[in-house]
Amino acid sequence: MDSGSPLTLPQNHKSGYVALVGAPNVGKSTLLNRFLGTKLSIVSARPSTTRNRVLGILSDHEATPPYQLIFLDTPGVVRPKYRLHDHMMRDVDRALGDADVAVFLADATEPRITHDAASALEKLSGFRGHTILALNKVDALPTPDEALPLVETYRQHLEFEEVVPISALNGKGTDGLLDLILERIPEGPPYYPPEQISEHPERFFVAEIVREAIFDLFRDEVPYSTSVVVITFEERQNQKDFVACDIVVERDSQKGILIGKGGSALKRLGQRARRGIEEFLGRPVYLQLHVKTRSDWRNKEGHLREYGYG
Ligand SMILES: Nc1nc2c(ncn2[C@@H]2O[C@H](COP(=O)(O)OP(=O)(O)OP(=O)(O)O)[C@@H](O)[C@H]2O)c(=O)[nH]1
Ligand SMILES: [Mg+2]
Repeated sequence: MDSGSPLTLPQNHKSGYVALVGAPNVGKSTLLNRFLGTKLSIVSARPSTTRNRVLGILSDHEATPPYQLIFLDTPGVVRPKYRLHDHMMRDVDRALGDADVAVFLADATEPRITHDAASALEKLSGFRGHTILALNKVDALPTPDEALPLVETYRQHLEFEEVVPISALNGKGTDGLLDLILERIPEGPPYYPPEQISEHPERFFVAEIVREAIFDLFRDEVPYSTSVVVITFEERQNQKDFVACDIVVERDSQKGILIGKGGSALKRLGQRARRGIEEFLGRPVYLQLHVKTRSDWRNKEGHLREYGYG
């Protein structure tokens, strides 16, 4: 019998959606990866890395009660400057529209509510599900108590049901956060087979890994002006898989930076991205990168659709 069938499951099985929301760079993707115990969503030290809703599934049929949580990592909330941002913010709204529980992440090392954090709080104001405030990065505070004034500041804006200090980076407090989430998840059957951890195609993750490598290796505006599209993904018998990606930038000057002198920068990028892709797929690949310019693509609906936004 199909192990995913609700008939084979204990009656008290829980299932539901959990949105991870907040300002850029607060650690939402790091927390998703921590919960799943694997690297699913890309992370960088710079804000606005995530551009789509990234779905990650955590199933535990041995737990009491058994559960399946569907986490939705979201782009950090910003005031839109480009049409790309409009699409990103729609993904945040869509995640909140689906969620039973919203975990609002705040950076515990940031003593004020920033503009972006205020915009993120605004998004939660119409949310009808359960809300938990997770003060992240407490590992970076001299003492965890330093986050206490921030708790009051946030609570003045929204009545969170719970507040927890966590470190998505080292895992401190994240088990407790998981328990608080589970308490708020309704009984229901699993939506996905127990072994499934996401629903995006491999192509999506491959493009994201290339984008992450660009965040790692290039400065200033380059990563923000870049989109990555998988053009070919070919599984081959007795040969490495063949993956070809277009890297789209907005200006020829950025193309020059990505390619570098004699192609040296692109070579370094290719090596780094290939390692990441091979680790993710668990098999060797041959990666080919091609850089092209599409001026102002972040404001053009046709390009945005072509690159997977909206
Ligand atoms: N010290 C510390 N750093 C953290 C923690 N969690 C995340 N970070 C770092 O914060 C930076 C941003 O992490 P991300 O997970 O990409 O943040 P995000 O909220 O997904 O960011 P966007 O996708 O840009 O909105 C990275 O450099 C992480 O390593 C933490 O608990 N402690
Ligand atoms: Mg992110």
